Amino acid sequence: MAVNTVRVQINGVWTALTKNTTTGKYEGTIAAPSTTSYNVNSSHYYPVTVEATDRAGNVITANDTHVTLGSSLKLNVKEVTKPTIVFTAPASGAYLSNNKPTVTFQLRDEANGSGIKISSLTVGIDGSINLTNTSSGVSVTQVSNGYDISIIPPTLLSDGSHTFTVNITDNDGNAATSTARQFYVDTIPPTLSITTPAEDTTYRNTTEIAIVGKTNDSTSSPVTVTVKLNSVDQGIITVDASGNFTKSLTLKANVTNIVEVFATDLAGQVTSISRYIVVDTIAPVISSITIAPNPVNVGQSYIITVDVSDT
Ligand SMILES: [Ca+2]
Ligand SMILES: [Ca+2]
Ligand SMILES: [Ca+2]
Repeated sequence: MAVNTVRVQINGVWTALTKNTTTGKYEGTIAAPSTTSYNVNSSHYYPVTVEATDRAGNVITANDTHVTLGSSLKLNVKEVTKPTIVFTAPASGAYLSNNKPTVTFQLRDEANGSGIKISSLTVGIDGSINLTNTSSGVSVTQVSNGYDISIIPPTLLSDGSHTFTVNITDNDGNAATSTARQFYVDTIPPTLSITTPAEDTTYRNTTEIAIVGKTNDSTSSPVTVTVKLNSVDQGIITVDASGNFTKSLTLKANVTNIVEVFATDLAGQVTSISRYIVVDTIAPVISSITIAPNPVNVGQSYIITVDVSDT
């Protein structure tokens, strides 16, 4: 009557235990499986089987279903690799004219990892609003090794800078590095005024003119100013720190010139003003003059008629 061998099986691998002569118990030091037990079964453990054989060849086994010993035959193995968070939209530092932009990011755990624990998701908006995977506006799509998340903000975002901050853990409790995405909302097009020429339509007798104006944008300066003369792009105009700009143009003679000025903010919103400038270099023509009656008596009225035209 003596124990002959004691061995254990974990994850399909048998390991013989050795007797501790001091305690009389059988012991083994065993490397844990290389993958998490999270996905092994619904209770997330590796079942352990212990088998003892006596010298007569009688065998007894116990495993995780054993009435009294079963609870001691469940090995929890945890992986230690953090999940990742990668934003896909909007771009970092982007200027958006939409004040309810869709924000998207990807949550991934390593292959054969414990997997993303989606209920651990938190999304902070500007440090005040906190969303979870079940919040209104949060769409969760399961993909291989993780989730794709799409968020429509619950409230309209004000003009200015906004930051979304995401935290997530995997099912073995590994926390991803907190990841943030900052961008701007700008719903208001630039201001634009043209001081020269001042009117919608002006008349000149020279072809040289300096277009003078001022622009500003409260959220996304600097503003880009461009000019078209008779539908031909005249390029980008330098705008000073105060928003002032000047552009010299050579107009076409004896036609109506169309000058269009465009101010574009960093969110792509455009304000434009058009001016019509008639260049007329040809003096009027006087073709006939009549005075009647002629001669006229002293103190009496006469009528002078001038026939003059202009092109
Ligand atoms: Ca992991
Ligand atoms: Ca703007
Ligand atoms: Ca003329």
